Amino acid sequence: MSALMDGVVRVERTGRQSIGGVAEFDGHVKLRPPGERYFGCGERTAGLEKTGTRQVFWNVDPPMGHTASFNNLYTSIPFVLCLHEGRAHGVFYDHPGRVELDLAKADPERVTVEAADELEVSVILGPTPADVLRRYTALTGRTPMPPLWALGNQQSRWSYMDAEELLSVAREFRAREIPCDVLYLDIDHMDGFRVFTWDRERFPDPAGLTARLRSEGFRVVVITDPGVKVDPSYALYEEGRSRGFFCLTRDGEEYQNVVWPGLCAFPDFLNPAVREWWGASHAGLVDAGVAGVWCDMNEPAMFVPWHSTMPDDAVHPGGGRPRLHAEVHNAYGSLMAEAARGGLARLRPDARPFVISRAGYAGLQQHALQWTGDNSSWWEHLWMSMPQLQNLGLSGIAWAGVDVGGFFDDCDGELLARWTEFGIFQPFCRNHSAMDTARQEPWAFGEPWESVCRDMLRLRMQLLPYLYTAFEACHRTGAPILRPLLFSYPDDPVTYTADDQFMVGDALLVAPITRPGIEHRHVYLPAGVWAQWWTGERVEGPAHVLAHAPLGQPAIYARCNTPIPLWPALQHTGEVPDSLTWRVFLGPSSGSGPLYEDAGDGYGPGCSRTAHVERVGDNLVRFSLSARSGSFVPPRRETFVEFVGADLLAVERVRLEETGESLVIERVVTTDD
Ligand code: MIG
Repeated sequence: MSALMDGVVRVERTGRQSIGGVAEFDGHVKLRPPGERYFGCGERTAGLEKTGTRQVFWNVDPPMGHTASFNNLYTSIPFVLCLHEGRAHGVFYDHPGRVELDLAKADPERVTVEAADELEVSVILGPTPADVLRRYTALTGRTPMPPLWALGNQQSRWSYMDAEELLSVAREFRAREIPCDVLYLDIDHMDGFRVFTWDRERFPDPAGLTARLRSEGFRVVVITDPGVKVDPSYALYEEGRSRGFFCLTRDGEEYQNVVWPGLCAFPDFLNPAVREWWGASHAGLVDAGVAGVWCDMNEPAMFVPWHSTMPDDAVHPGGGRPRLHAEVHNAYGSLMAEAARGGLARLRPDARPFVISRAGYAGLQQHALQWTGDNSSWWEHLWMSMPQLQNLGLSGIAWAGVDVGGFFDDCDGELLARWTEFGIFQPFCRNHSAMDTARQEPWAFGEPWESVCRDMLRLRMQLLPYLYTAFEACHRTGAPILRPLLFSYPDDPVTYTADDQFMVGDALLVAPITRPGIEHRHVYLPAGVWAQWWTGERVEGPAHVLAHAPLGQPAIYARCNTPIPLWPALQHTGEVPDSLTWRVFLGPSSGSGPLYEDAGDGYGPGCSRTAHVERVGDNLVRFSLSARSGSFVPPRRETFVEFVGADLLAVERVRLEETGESLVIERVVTTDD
């Protein structure tokens, strides 16, 4: 047994050992104490809890899309969060080849692991889930601060086919006053699907296009695929070939397979020189004003056979230390994302890079956010988004999102509206859909759905200071942003199965509607006093309630007396908020809420302060704001505290003189408040 770092202990391959008093191993076999339960495992299908299942870690572009019977998707994170009698620890099975975990399925008393090769098993000590996440992300890396614009609403489609179509989508957003910060170009923007190029007929002036959109508050993100078209007149291919940068067959030939461009070669991202070269190849996109890149197909996915990957015996020359593909398969996606991020950071040193990845391995969070690939426009997949994102959050990948509205198949108005009610709480909020499916921009189905989408996206924009603060905490501590209830309430086993509802940060609990035609659902509220967002109605937990959630009013509960910082509903993050409002749902206890602010991009200083609310006797509420710490000074604005009583009639807005010094205000309340 050896200590890797504070709270992380490596398991030896031989002998029986007890680790930190919480885990017992016999070799690599983890002995399961009765009642221990398992969560995490990264990007999965099906529910939150993984006890009694076998989990496969092998990145694929799943041929059937997301189905519960096929649990491995595009990303592999062989990390398990274990809960036993309210205490948490984690186990990380570190190996980038194929790993299979039997989580007490074959034998209820054992967790066993099989891997194609040597693997390192580390136990991450708790005792709380937050401790485990802090330590696990100290080991595998934390999520960098995103640029603020990346928290805005994003709109995609496979594909916006030409500059005019992209501009018209942008015009619709502004004309209809639906917030949006980012537009996407999928594979059809390229010249014959050659990565880093433009189809000059359909996109004659990329720099002009991005500049024009930028002046209207939109950023443009473009897709990149790892397959490089085999074409002697294509400079990227010629350079990669002549410098030995592509993967090889076992006989030392260039490994080729078919993807979108036709026959392609595949960069060997294991080689640092290849990552440097690939990163530098983003120069043209950066010069054209592209704000970020979207790494797709990086499992890597191959078309021959359909939905396959590189063969096990392909060779990664690796810049001197050759490896078989089977040994490193799951790392390929992360390494591509790392190359992209490094390139953007060097090409635009003052801006925080923005990289999305479909595939990856443990630690992907350092390089890219993850979107979960090709879901479908089905109510079942709206439901599945919740456990999927919660397990990603428990596995270090906090910055994630599913395609809002669903990718395959046709969405409809009600599904889009309900999905958007959920989607605004995703750390990454992007509507995306496949070619030949029904259009699903927020206005695509008319009223009343369009107004629901608008109102929800406006709420997202109001919540930006709260979300940005949650991102900063995540960046520092690894705490997920969208998180299961069990993260905060490990002592309450009822939360372990409450996987169709979740917390966003510390103060908000969200329980989306995931079936058509209904507007009521069961919600579990753990210990504490909660206020219904739309009515102010108070509920004391623990309690099972039947929430009324008509369209446009999803079931959201706020922790009472926990101040939530809000902005006005901007159309995009380039607008400057002229006010900051601390909303306080009054309740009997005391609470506090943080606010982190900085320039929203770059690497300058930030500042934080904390708002506290306490009940002083029966009739007095005291709101105090700590002095600003950190040297960033937010732009001038008006500051308010909004006290919300047990019914919304009791809303009171109080203006504060914000100087950066600490301040205290008091308010008389009726005992009902
Ligand atoms: O073979 O670029 O998951 O989001 O629109 C399909 C086209 C390739 C898969 C991605 C999807 C994207 C699509 N891509």
